[in-house]
Amino acid sequence: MAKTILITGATSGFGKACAEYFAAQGWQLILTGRRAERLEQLNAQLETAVRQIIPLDVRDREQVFEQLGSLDNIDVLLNNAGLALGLEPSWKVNIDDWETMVDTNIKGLMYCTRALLPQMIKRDSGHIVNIGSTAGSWPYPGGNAYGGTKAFVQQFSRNLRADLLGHNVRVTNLAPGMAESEFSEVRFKGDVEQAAKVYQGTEALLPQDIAEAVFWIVNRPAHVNINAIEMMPVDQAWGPFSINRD
Ligand code: NDP
Ligand code: 8X3
Repeated sequence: MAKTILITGATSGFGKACAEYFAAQGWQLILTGRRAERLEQLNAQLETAVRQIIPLDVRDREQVFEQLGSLDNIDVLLNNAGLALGLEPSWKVNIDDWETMVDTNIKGLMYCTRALLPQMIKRDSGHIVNIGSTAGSWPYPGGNAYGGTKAFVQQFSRNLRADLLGHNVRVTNLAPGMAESEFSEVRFKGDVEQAAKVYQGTEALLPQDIAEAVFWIVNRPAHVNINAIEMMPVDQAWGPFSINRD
């Protein structure tokens, strides 16, 4: 029987690439995201692979539990929905942006996990793949709350593994570095030029690269848990510590 993956944030970037990739490999999809018209487009594009589309804002706790809480036979939950907003230093940042990142990247991910875990426990089978980020391990100026939310994803993933011992439910934190999607357009609030500069003259990861990694992760033998993967473009690496000199 075909396996089912539920993807949060399937309307763009990594989530959309995962939908297309998993569909091509014969999986069944449950696709969520706020932009219903994009979900409809994917539904039409991927036809028989789509089990259900669920327009959903992961920040809405009631909606998440109402829509996802009664689903069954979900083999993989891909907690992908997320965003960065702004790159300002922490003393200038818009506090609403911080709250939106916390509500989406932390609380939304927790709601989806909590809503879907009981059916995995009941079936003694399942896999939760959380999309973290290099920003969860490596600080950079302006990364402030965004990096903090992804550090949460990293540690939450580890703690889920500790809870789930004995239940055959796998958990992975997949932490990509710079990847070209709508991510920067969202971060810079629709400033397409500023977003394009992020990827100018360099070869970033592509959403397809992340989809291939997710597919590899969930297709390891049943006794193997990939705890974490960090991936970057070859064109990205760490710099030295910064020194202030007055
Ligand atoms: P995109 O902006 O292309 O996609 C983000 C997806 O998240 C969209 O489908 C969007 O759907 C969904 N989303 C955002 N907010 C909500 C919400 N409140 N409820 C439901 N869905 C939501 O970016 P990426 O594909 O690059 O990002 C995917 C994940 O990868 C994020 O968690 C991001 O932090 C992470 N990441 C990205 C990296 C990069 O460089 N691109 C690197 C490392 C990690 P909609 O707007 O329709 O709701
Ligand atoms: C996205 C990667 O470096 O823009 O998580 O924070 S970065």
